[in-house]
Amino acid sequence: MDCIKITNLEVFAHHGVFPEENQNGQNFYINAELYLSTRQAGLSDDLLKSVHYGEVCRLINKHLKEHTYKLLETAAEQVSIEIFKAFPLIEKLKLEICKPHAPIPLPFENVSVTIERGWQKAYIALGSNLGDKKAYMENAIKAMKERDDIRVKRVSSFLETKPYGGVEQEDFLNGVMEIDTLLSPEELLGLLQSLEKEAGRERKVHWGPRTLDLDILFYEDQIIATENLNVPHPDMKNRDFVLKPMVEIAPYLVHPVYRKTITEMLKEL
Ligand code: A4P
Ligand code: MG
Repeated sequence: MDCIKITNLEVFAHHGVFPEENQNGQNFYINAELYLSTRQAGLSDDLLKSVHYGEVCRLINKHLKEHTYKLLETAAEQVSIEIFKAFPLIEKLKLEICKPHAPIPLPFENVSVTIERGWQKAYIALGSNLGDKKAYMENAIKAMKERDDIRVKRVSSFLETKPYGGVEQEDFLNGVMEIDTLLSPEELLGLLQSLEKEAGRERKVHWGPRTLDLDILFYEDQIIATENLNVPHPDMKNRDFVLKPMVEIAPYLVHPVYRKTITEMLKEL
């Protein structure tokens, strides 16, 4: 991917664990690599199609001057959040904050913290079979649209489906959505669970009735198998209520484990 690089931007600020550092301040030096496509700007000579590096420098300077953090980790994280909020064309970011005058009573040249952050693509399944199903699902989508760390890219139509899994219950409404997110898979799961809670979801029967169920289907092409999280969602291949709406928004997405497109998976089901 194309890259705009900022090297050794000097900012006088007051970050540090020690009170003297917060009082006296010192120079910090920032290196940033901004990843985006510069192709359209390159062809049109139009700054609006790229990212104004002067504005990025001003944002970094302003944020680091207006806040006082104990940790370089926090300074880097918060600056990165602000950069993504202000510059939607940036897809990934590498940010280093250097502190060459850190209070270490030994000879050294520099200490720094470097982080890499970026927008990640994920697919979410939505389901409901209690109350105003459509409203529960639409409210969840609306709540996600309102966040700075999520961009809702596509939403499938909602299908009425017969309950799957052997529990006698009302019909479901199901759909899927594609998002780009700055959240990690675990953070995304936490957000989905809090949205389920807001919808008044109670966990009584496994696979039983629910006001709102939000599952992570895919997160980039990552394969995750932890106690709390299985991605891709392991039962997707048996669920037409997932595969059908997925075919609508991402027919040629390749499942990272089965190496088949969603269309092929639906055909086999
Ligand atoms: N978890 C693990 N992996 C994931 C993931 N990729 N996304 C863990 C979300 N959560 C994941 O889920 C239990 C635990 O799964 C979570 O705590 C999380 O850490 P849950 O929603 O609390 O409980 P559940 O209902 O027992 O399981 P689950 O997996 O949500 O149920 P399913 O598998 O979604 O099945 N029939 C139709 N037609 N349409 C439906 O939508 N849904 C179900 C529920 C049954 N039948 C259905 C439908
Ligand atoms: Mg669930």
